[in-house]
Amino acid sequence: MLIRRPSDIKPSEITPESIYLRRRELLAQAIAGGLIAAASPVSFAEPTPAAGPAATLNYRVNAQYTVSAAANTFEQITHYNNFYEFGVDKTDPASYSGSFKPHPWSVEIAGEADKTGTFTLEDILKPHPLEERTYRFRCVEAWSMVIPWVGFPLGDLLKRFSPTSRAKYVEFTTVLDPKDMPGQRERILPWPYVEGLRIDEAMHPLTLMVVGLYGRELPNVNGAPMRVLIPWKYGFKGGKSIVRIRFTERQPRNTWNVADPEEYGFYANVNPNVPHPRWSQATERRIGGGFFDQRQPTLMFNGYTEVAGLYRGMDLRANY
Ligand SMILES: Nc1nc2c(c(=O)[nH]1)N[C@H]1C(S)=C(S)[C@@H](COP(=O)(O)O)O[C@H]1N2
Ligand SMILES: [Mo]
Repeated sequence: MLIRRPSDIKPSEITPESIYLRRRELLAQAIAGGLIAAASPVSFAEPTPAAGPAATLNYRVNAQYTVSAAANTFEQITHYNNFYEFGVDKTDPASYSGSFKPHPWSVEIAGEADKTGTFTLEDILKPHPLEERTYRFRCVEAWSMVIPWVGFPLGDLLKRFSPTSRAKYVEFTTVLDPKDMPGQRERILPWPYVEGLRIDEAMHPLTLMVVGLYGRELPNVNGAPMRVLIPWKYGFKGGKSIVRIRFTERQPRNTWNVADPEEYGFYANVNPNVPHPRWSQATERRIGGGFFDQRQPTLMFNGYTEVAGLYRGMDLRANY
């Protein structure tokens, strides 16, 4: 297998989860699957950058979760990322997410739990004291950032709905809003974006439901009003702008695995020993320029080795 480093790959090709190469197949699949009703014209509007600073949040700093490296700037975190609902380029979310409205918001809780139904965002968030945790964030294309997130343990939220003994997995669905998400007016992925975790991964104390960063409400760009963050997994596992949480007995289908099963699995644990089919994942580039731009070795589980027990007995090469 020929393994190329990301720096050897044309920008058009590395568009993260490598969609350009698969576009036509995806389109065919989407039409065959009835996911796309009718052809719609490409309809990217004028850029709509976010207006004004977001509200500040009350939180405590959780010193247990921090890193020695300096955090990336707010500017970097909000101008270099993936959120295909707003377009496939790294700067598209910053350019096209301004008219998206994360309020009012409601979340449906469904599936294998005693308490299900539709809840307002306020109902969802109220009982949960917020904390700031600075995690390393690792994308799948061999780049990383250090981000001070504000949120609360996802498990604390999930427990409130009393999942049944059949709840083996949790599925997270992103909002479908083609009016304010111009990427959803294109056949980029089968919308809406869906991700999933095994229940023990979802309940792990490292897994965060994020509602802010740098002490303020989460910007649209990063998944307002709330998104999932699993610091030992590749970036695509953390779905943004979540409107549905469903407890399931069977492993959920996750969007990138559906779109390109040879390249993206369900587990997606950060693993320097398993190259992506088209590039090595042994080293990463820290976004930020200068000294930090140098490549550094990628750590197993992104350095969060305390999760290793979740995968005891599993072949993490086969379960990528
Ligand atoms: N709904 C949705 N969630 C998503 C994505 C997306 O395109 N749509 N991209 C994923 C990928 S590939 C990455 S790397 C991270 C980027 O997260 P960030 O904006 O917080 O840096 O979001 C993930 N969550
Ligand atoms: Mo990613």
